Amino acid sequence: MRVDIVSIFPEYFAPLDLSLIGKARAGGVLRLAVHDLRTWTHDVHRTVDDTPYGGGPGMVMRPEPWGEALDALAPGELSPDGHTLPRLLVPSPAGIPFTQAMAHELAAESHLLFACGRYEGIDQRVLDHAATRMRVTEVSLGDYVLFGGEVAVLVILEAVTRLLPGVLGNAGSLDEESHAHGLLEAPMYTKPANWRGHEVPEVLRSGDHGRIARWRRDEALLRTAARRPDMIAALPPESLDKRDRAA
Ligand code: 6GU
Repeated sequence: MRVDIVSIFPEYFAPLDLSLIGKARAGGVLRLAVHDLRTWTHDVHRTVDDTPYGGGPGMVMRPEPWGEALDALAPGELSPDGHTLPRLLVPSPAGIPFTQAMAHELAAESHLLFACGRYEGIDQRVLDHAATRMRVTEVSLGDYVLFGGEVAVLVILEAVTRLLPGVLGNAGSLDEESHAHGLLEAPMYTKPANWRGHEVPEVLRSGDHGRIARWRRDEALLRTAARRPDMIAALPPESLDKRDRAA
């Protein structure tokens, strides 16, 4: 997968050299480039923002540098290697919610392009113009406000990269994880069996795989009901069996 990120703070992305994302980059699974938006300014002050039309606090990112950046990174024609246009993602508290389902959708793309806004956001015409030639999605991490899109891109990229083929050693861990089945994951334990007087639940040491699976399912249901009643309400009724209802 190819990923381009445009930001006025390229330094935010230094951690993408680390850990499993760094490994995915080194191994060529992830071809990632970070670009400084100011590359596409032409005035001595390398200006990227201006006051909002209609008034109000803060500043808005001017359209010209963004237009040139997107022209450079997503030229209109198909490239000679036959690649399609990128999917443009614009992090914004006004976007649609980012979810595990969206992470799966993005992991299937061949080229993602992230436009990181700062201040009060990017002039809307940049997104409207881009939408005439590529798929544009404004995406939000949740109901709170960040200074800019940079940290959101780190989050989204981490969620997407771990779904790319060959990035996780054990593909089974993808199947068991929280959100994979619409429930939060049951608690996990490792050795020692007794730590500071706290015991690992007996069932997990029983070797009875049927009982263990039932216990984990019950714990997942109880935890999800307590912490995320919205997720219980969204479960298809046929996904609950008789013993689930008892739990
Ligand atoms: Cl994606 N961007 C910004 N600036 N704030 C946010 C957000 C994104 N998601 C939640 N708050």
